[in-house]
Amino acid sequence: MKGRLKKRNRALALVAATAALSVVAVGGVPIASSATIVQAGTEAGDVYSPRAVTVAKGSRVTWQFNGPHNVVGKGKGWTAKIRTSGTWSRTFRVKGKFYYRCTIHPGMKGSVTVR
Ligand SMILES: [Cu+2]
Repeated sequence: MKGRLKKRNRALALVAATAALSVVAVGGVPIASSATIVQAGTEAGDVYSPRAVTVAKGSRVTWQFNGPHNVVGKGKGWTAKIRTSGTWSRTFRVKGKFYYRCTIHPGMKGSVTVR
């Protein structure tokens, strides 16, 4: 009796774990495919890599700082202060092509195209 109960509890735990996994996969949060990461500064120097990214409307873009760099959007304006490490993210809710630059490194520019 006791052993049968244990077995049943184990089975329930497995069902719960499987359900939790499918929430992640089915619930519109495909973490790996929706995460767009741009390196701000690379071993090659003061550049954004990739320099141009294309994302779906509503996507979040994350800049990973290998600093010191910042991210200053043109037009409507959006700014990540100068950092040497860590990340900063922005969600792009409007379609278009958005240019940005690093204000302390002339020529360090990038763009986000939102479709
Ligand atoms: Cu920079």
